Amino acid sequence: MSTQPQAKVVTLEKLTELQRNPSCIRNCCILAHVDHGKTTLADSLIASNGIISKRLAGTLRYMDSREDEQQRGITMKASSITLKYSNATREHLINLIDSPGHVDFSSEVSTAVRLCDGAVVIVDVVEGVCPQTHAVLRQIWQGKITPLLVINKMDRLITELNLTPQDAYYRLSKLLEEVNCITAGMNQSDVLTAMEQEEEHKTNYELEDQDENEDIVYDTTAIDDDDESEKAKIYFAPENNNVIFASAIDGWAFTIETFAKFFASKLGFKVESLKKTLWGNYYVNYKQRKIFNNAWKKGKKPLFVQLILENIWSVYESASSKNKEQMTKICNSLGVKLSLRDTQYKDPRPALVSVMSQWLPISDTVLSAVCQIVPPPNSLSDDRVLSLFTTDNKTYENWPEATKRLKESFTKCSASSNEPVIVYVSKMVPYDRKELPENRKIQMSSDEMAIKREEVIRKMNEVNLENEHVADCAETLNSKTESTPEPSVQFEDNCGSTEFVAFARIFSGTLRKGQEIFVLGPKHDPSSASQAELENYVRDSQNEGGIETTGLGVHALRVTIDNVYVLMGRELELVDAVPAGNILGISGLSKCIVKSATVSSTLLCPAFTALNESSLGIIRVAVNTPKSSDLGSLIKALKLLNQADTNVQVLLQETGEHVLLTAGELHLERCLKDLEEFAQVPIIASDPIVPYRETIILPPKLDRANERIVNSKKADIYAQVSEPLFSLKFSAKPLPVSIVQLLLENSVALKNLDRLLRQELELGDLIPEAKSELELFIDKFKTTLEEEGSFWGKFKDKIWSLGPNRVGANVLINLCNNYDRPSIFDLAQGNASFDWLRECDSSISHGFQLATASGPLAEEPLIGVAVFVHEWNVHSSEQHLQANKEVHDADSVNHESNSGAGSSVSCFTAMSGKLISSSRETIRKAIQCQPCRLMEAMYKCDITVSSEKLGAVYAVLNRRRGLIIQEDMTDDLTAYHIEASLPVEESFGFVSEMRLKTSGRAYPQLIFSHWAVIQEDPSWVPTTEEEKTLYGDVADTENFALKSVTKIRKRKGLSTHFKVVESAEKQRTLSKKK
Ligand SMILES: Nc1nc2c(ncn2[C@@H]2O[C@H](COP(=O)(O)OP(=O)(O)OP(=O)(O)O)[C@@H](O)[C@H]2O)c(=O)[nH]1
Ligand SMILES: [Mg+2]
Repeated sequence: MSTQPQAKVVTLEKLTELQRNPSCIRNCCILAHVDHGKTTLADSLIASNGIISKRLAGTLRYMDSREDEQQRGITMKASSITLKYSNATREHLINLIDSPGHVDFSSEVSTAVRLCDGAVVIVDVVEGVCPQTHAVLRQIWQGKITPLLVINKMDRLITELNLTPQDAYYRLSKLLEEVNCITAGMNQSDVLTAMEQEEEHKTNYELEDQDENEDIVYDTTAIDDDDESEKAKIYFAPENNNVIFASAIDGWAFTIETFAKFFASKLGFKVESLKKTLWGNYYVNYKQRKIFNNAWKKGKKPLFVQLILENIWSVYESASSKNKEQMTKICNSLGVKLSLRDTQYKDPRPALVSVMSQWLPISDTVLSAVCQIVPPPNSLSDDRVLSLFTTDNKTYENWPEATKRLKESFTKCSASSNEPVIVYVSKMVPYDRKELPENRKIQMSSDEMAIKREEVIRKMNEVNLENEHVADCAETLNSKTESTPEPSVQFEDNCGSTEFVAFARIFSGTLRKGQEIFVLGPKHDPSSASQAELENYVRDSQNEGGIETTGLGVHALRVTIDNVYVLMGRELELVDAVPAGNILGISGLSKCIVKSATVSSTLLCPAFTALNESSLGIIRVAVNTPKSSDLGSLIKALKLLNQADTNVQVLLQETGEHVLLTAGELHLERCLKDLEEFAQVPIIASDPIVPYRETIILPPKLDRANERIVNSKKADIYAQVSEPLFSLKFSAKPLPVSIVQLLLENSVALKNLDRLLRQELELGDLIPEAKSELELFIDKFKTTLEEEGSFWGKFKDKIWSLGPNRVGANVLINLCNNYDRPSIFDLAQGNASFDWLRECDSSISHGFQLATASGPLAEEPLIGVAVFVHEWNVHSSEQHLQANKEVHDADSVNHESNSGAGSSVSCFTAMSGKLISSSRETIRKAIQCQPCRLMEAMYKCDITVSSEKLGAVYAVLNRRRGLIIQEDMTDDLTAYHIEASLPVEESFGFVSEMRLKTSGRAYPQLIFSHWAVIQEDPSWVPTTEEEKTLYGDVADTENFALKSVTKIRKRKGLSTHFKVVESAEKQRTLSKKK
C-alpha cells in the first residue's frame, strides 16, 4: 500500500497564521477503550486536510507511525497533529492528539489530557462501555476538560447484528444512559442540582402544554428558548450536540444538528425545534405539521428512528443488495454523486462509503462539533486554571500575589512579548536526530535539480573530469541536504543519534527558537522570594551550573531553546515561534527534563503537578548485553528509555542487575524493542519476573485431609532477644482484611503522613484536599480497627509505625508497659511532641521496615502483618555504658582512647545499630511463629465474547488458573461479558492464546487488581495418618506454593533448602477429633 501523501492542501504558513488567533484554536484529544476506532477516526480527519488520501483513510492509520503499531494494529504512543477546519463563518486550527486505548499505555492518555481543553470519547456501539471507557471518563473529569461522545461503529448494528432501526435506537439510548451514569457518578452533586433544576423546568413546561393541547410539544413555528444550563456540560445529550453517531470505517457521522438542518426545510420545521425533538420520545404528525411526545406509548416511531435511522438503513440495504435503481434514487435525493469507478467493484462497500461520506462527511461533523463544544484556549474555566496552580503543597490561595497574577496570563492566553512564557511539557519523545526537520534532506524541485545538474556538468567539463564521475556527482544532487542550518550537535554513533523533542502546550506568551528560559524542577517554590531576588539568585549561581536547590526554594535551570516545531503526526515542521494556546514540540531540553516539567520565563511560576504517578510496574525483566563491552551502550539506552517512556521504571539492583519495570506484557515488548533501537547492540532480557508478596494467616483449623487440628501444646507466639544493652519481645498476627485494604488504597495519604513524621513539613503546609484526605484516612483507620472488635479496637492509639518504607500495609503496634509512646497519628497531627520519643525509638521502627521489606519465605515484601512490641527494656545508664564498654572492648582495639561524652555518643550509635539488626531478626522470628503464605499478583480480566466461543474462553482461563467472577449476557443476548481473575504469572501469551482460540473474537483486557493469598502451605508435608494415606509419606502431589517459593529463591540465588520450622502448624502435636 502506498503511503505517499497527496499534495498538502493546508500550508504551514496558513497554520502558523491561525496559531496566532487563540479564539480559533481547539486543543482536543481522542480517548477510548482499545480498538474502539480512535486512529481510524483520526485518519478521516487528517484526510480532510489532504495529508492522506481520503480513500486510504481508515486503512492507513497515519497516527500509528511506529512499525510495531502498524504491525499489531494497536496505538502505543500519543501523538499530535495540527489540522485546519473551516466552516461557513470562520477558520479553525485543531490540535488533535490520538492516544492509545490499551491499559498498558494509560499513562500516555494522561500526557494527552494534560495538554488539551477537550476530548472526543469514542465508544464502540457493539462492545459498549468497557473498562478503559470508565478510566478515560475519569481522567477527563479529573483534568476538568470538556468531553464529546462519539458512538462509533454504527455500521455494525446493520451489518453484523442485523438490528432493526427501532432496536438500534433502543440500544443507543441504553448506551447513552450507561455513559451518563458513569459521568453522573463522578459529578454526583453537580448532577443532582442540575436534575432538580430540570425537573422543576419540566413540570412547569408540561403544565403549560396541558393547558393548550394535551401533548403537543412543537409545531412548525415553535422555537424553544435556549436553556444553556450547566447540565449541558455534564450530560452527553444528542440535543446538546455533544453526541456524534458515526461509522469511522465507512466515513460518515452525524449529530442531531446535522439532521435538524437537513430536515428543517424539507419538513418545514424550525431547526431549533428539530434539534430538541429528533432525539427522544417524539413523533411527527405530518397532517397537522406538529411534533408530539409519548411516541412509544402511542405506538409511533420516534423521529430518530423514522427520519434518521431508517434512511441510513435503507442506504446500507440498497448498497448491499446492489440495487442500482434504488441507489441512483438515493443519490439524487441526497444530492450526491457516485463515480463510475465506485460502481464497478463487485464489493458494494466502495459505493456505500462514497454515498455515505458525501452525505454525512465524518470530518465535517466531528471537527465542527469539536469547534462548537471544546472551549478555545483563551477561555479556560476558572476551575481548570486553579487546578493547574494546585501543587502537592499549595493551592492557588497560598501563592504570593505576583504568582497569583499569572492566572490572568492563563485566561488571556496572549502571545504578546510582555506576557510571561508558560509552557507545560508532558512527555519527551525520541527522534532520530537525522530526521529532525533542520537536519532533514530536502527534495529539490525538478527545475532546480535540472539547473544544478547542468551547473555541475559544466563545472566538471571545465576541469576535464571523466564522464562517469560527472554523472556520479549529478546524482548526488538528487538528494542534496539543506544548506542553511548546520546541525548544532555532531552526530554520534548509536545512542548519540537520538534527540528528544518535548511534547508541550504553551499557555502564555510566545516561545521562540533560541530563547533563554527556565526549566522549573518539581520542587520549585516561588513563594519565598521576589522575582528580582530569584533572578539574581539564578544568575549568581549560573557559573556553578546545575539545578539549584537551596535557600530561596529555587529549583530551576536556565536553558536555551534549540528549535520549536508544529507537530504533524509522524512529522515535525520547523517554525520560528509558537504563540500561546498551541500544542508544540521543543528541542534543546533533553538534558534537563526527564519526563515532564514546567518551562517558564518567570521564576514566579509554580511547577505544575507532575502527571499521575506511573502505575505499578507489575512485570519486570533484567536486561543485559551478550558482550560486556556493550554494557556502556545499554546503560545509555536505559537512560534514554527512562526519558522516552512515561510509564517505565528503570532500576539498578543491589546485585548489579539492570531491571525494567513495565505495566504489562505488551508494554514490556515495546520497551525491549525501543531499548535495542537506542542501544544499537543486541540486548538479552531475562524471563519476565513477576513480583510476589508474603503474608501470615490465622492457624488453619483443618488439615489437608479435612481433619480438625487440635493443638495439645500451645505453640510459642513470642520471639525475644536479650542483649547486654536491651531486651526485646515481639509477636505477630495477621491484620484484618479491612485494615489491609484501607492501607493499600490510601497510598497518597500515607506518603503525606510519612512526610509529616519525618518532619519534612507541617500539617499546615499540606493543601486543604491533602489535609482532609489524611484526616479522613486517620479517622477511618481508627473506626475500622474499632469495628474489627475489642481486640483490635484498643490498638488505635498505639500505632508505632507502618512498613515497609514507612508506607506499607504492615503495622507495628506498641504494647510495652514501660514505654507509653504516642501513636504516629498523634505525632503527625501535632497532638504529641516528638520530644516524647525515647532515644533510639526509630531503630525499632527501622528494624520493622527491614523485616517487612523481605519476608521469611522468599525475601519478598510482606503485606497484612501486625507486629506487636511487648517489651523494650533499655538497661540503666551505668549498666548501659558498662555493657557498651564490654562490647567495644571486644570489638575495637582503639576503644580505650574514647571516654566521657564521646563514649556515650558512640554507645548510642552502637545501641542503635544493634537495635536495628536485633529487632529485624526478632520480628522475622515472630512472623515465622505464624503460618506464612505466599501472595501472588492477580489481574482482573474483562472479556466480551459471542456465545459460540464461550467454551474456548473457559478452556483458556481454566488452563491458566483463571477464576470466573461474573458472567453476564449482553442486552441483545448475542454475547457474554465475562469478568475473571487471572494470576499475572500465568498471563504471558494469554491474550494471543485467547485470540487464537476464539478466532480473534475475544480481546481480553488485563488490569492489575489485587494480591491473592496462595492458601497452600509451602512447608507442608503429610504428618497425620489420614494425610499420609491420602498423599503418601512424602506427598506425591505437587506443592504449588513450595514450587513458587523455590523458583523465586533460585532466581535470587538464595538457598532452596529453606525451612519455616517455627510455624505453629508444624509445631503442633497432632491428635485428631472428628
Ligand atoms: N465496523 C467498523 N470497524 C471499525 C470502525 N472504526 C474502526 N474500526 C475497526 O476497528 C479496529 C480498531 O480500529 P483503530 O482505529 O485502530 O482503534 P483504536 O481505538 O485506535 O485502537 P488502539 O489505538 O489500539 O486503542 C480496526 O480494525 C478498524 O478497522 C467502524 O466504524 N466500523
Ligand atoms: Mg489507535
